[in-house]
Amino acid sequence: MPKNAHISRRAFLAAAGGPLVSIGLTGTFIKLPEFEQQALAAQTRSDGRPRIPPGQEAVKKILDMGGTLGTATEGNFTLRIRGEVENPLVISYPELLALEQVQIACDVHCVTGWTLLDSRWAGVRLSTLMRLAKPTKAANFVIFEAAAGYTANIPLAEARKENLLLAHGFFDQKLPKEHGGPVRALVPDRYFYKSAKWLEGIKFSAQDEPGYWERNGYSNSADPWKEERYR
Ligand SMILES: Nc1nc2c(c(=O)[nH]1)N[C@H]1C(S)=C(S)[C@@H](COP(=O)(O)O)O[C@H]1N2
Ligand SMILES: [Mo]
Repeated sequence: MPKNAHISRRAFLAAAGGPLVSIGLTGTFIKLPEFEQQALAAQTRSDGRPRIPPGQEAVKKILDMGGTLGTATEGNFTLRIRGEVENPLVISYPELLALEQVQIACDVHCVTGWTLLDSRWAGVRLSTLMRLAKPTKAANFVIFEAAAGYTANIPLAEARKENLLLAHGFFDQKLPKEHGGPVRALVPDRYFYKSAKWLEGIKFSAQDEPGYWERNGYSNSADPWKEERYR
């Protein structure tokens, strides 16, 4: 089981700006100043939604939210694509890099209340892999399978989005180990627990299979703009 700890919103706000002492969460949490938060709150995205989802606050730097580290390296990484697909695949790191590469800038929203704006990622769209693996008509859900049994689930329609990446780069560097390197899922439009770190497999499934946090009290749909935090 991941050693990740979601701290309460109260504890989170109390700790904002100061050192955090909480299992799975170390380091310093630095919020943007209030006047910047207010200016950001007035912005809208290209899709018309507010830049900062309700109840979120922008931070200066991504937090390491912990979890049980994967053991994969670039040398031995494999990504298994299985389930409701015509072509099950096992993809190595060099093979992933040989597919069409994209770079995106996006905002990510952690259910504990922090939002990182304009984060830059490099990777491969899941839709690119789907053209190779060919999900069958029966496929309705995508289950990300990560190290130590961590899973996260999304509907197939979410998986097809342009901004849904298997990410191996973060701010012009290789994705750091603590943030899921060598490869993690990146699902920008859902709370960040859908973005499985230390990705090992992707299963296409007819039935939904709620993931680790989804089974432990958090929302299955996890839409930050609807504030779908808990079940
Ligand atoms: N494998 C794995 N992936 C995971 C987690 C985890 O515990 N294990 N935690 C999730 C949660 S709750 C969050 S908020 C993000 C945090 O990513 P970060 O540590 O890079 O900020 O990763 C998600 N992916
Ligand atoms: Mo989280």
